[in-house]
Amino acid sequence: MSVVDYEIRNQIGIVRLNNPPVNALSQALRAGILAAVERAQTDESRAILIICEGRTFVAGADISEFNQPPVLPTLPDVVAGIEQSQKPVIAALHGTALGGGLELALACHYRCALPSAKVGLPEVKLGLLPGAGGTQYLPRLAGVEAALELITSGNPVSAQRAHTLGVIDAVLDDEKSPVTPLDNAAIAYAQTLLSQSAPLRRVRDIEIPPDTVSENYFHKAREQLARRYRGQPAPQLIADCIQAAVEKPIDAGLALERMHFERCLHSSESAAMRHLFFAERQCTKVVGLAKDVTAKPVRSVGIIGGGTMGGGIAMNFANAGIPVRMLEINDEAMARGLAIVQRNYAASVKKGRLTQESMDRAMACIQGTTDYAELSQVDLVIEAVFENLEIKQQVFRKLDEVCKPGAILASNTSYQDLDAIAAVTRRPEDVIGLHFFSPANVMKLLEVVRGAQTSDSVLATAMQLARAIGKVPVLSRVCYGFIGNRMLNQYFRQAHLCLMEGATPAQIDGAMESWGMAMGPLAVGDLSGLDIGYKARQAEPDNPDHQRVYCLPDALVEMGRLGQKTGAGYYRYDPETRAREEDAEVLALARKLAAERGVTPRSLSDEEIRNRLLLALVNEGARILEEGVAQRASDIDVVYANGYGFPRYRGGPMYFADQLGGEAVLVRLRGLYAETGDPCWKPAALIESLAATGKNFTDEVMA
Ligand code: 3H9
Repeated sequence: MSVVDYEIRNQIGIVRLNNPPVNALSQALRAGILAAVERAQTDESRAILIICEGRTFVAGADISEFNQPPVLPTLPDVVAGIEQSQKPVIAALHGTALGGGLELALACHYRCALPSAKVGLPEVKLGLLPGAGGTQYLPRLAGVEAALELITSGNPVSAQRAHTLGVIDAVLDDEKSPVTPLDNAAIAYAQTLLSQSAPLRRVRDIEIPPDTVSENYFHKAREQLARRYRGQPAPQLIADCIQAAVEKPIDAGLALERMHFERCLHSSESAAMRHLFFAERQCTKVVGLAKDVTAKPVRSVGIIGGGTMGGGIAMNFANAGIPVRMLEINDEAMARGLAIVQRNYAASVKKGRLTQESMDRAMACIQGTTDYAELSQVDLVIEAVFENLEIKQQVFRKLDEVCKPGAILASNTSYQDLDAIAAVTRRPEDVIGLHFFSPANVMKLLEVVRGAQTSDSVLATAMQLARAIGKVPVLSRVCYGFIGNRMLNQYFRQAHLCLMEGATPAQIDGAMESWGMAMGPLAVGDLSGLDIGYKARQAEPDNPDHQRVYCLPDALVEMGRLGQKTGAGYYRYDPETRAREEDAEVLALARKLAAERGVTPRSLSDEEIRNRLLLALVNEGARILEEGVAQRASDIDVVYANGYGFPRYRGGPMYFADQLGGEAVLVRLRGLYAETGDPCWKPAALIESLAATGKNFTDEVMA
């Protein structure tokens, strides 16, 4: 079968698209569709049906073509060709009709869909806007407000919701045709339209009444979008296009959309977001894992520890319908853990993100226990107890005793040596790290930590399972802090050095937040609690680096200022709004501690702060790659974009370094090293070699 086939069945010209895996609109597909629609104009067919093979209708333009010179026909050419057809064209949707795929369908005169189908315009998630009429057609069908929300959120909606909005004309009843459900039902729908002499209904002809939204609607919408999407141009341009749909003739709206699409396509923001799109798919692949390694089935899960972390982890499995046994030391602790989970679900129901029915179904999947014996038959156990090696080893000894042979034993540790944990069991090949990020039911990132003896099938299971529960898995080898926290330590360290040298918490956080970080490093410290780092440093009381760099947070903890939970840390927090305020007491303390260490305060520019914090990430990231801790640079970008609030439109720390160029990174690192003599600035050998060869981080696969 070629990418586009054409046949006539029962007077319906069927244009069948077949471009696996997701029928992305490659040049061959675009040309094939146009040719088939043209051919159908002169044959005996009475209507034309566009239908897709495989798991989905067209999932959008082919994103991999965006980095290459454009080739004709463009998608707008295809849209125009379909729209001008003299015979009705009907799109039959299944799977996910997204982006250019939905635009293709909007060009058709009618749209039908299987009940399981979803439709959406997710271009904004790639730093783009719909470039083949989406911003002009969708408001004509769904109304301005719904269209603006759909296009600026990028989130898909169900076929039923799309039907209610008027985007889809018919939701097909697939029960009646179990063999080839879509074909039969869609052909039947096309024939019904013919029997009713349904007119050629072109979305472009629908008028949007000029008074459809209030006078300052777009002004307010732009303000909201600016807050929601700091630093991103595409959402503002989407608002411009939808306003044009209301105020201008359609061809003027389409011209504006085309201009804005081109602008976004060539923006650094979109290039970075497209990099992450592919990186998030690449990271699921384990280099060197044989194709015939099969994943084990995971039909039940045990979780050790029903605290905030354990409960959050349990929710992931419950949401996927996998039964969970959550173990706590006694009934009270168990009841507290289950109550936290219940509260989290109830909050989602209240916000309208979850139905009561789904909540009940999920809660029914989670059962508490205080008896290890009840974990004897589970396929996977995840330990989420206090971050202490001895305690974790005790848990694993116990699991080794009770769990069935072949069960996967996972630790959620963020810092401990996984191999030392595995070593206390008789089955280190079944031990793996599954490092969830807090809140575990929300954060997408999952670091999958491969111990020295972890078996390939356990690894394959973890990577597959992660996707099944909606996580983005990134493989790491064992080291202190794995990928994310090991780099974060260097980033935090620079933030504290800047603080000692004369910058204020507000300046440091402001410098990083205005650059796009979701939260500055010191605000993050206050949020997670300053006592965590304090306790870790207590284990190394004689480390001179700790005394020099972290004397301020240590002093704050000793004053009872643990961060947000005590209303004060680096900042003081408004008890009502939780808004942070700079605190003169902290500034004075910082100056005093710096003076005691012989540091004369100076003024640091935001540029210097950003340069140091980001280069600290880059240099440590390079070392992580050199050591083979991460498989590829883009995996590190995925870690930072999904677990550490790194702005997606900057692509991640290693992508950022690639944009600067190896040579420039090296010059900056050498400069900092010469100035401070701090070994952290000694350029990683990988950076030296990239600078010498002119290669990028993203060209390298390390493991
Ligand atoms: C657009 O349409 C612009 C237009 O408005 C205007 C144009 C003028 N292109 O995600 P998966 C690959 S912008 C190329 O693992 P799933 C993907 O890389 C586009 N490749 O599957 C992966 O490759 P590999 C708007 C694509 O079942 C493989 O397919 N559309 C594309 O978990 C499987 O992908 C979007 O943004 C593509 N468009 O999820 C939709 N899509 O196997 C983007 C996928 O080598 N796509 N690939 O790693 C998705 O959201 C998900 O892929 C989808 C399937 C939900 C469809």
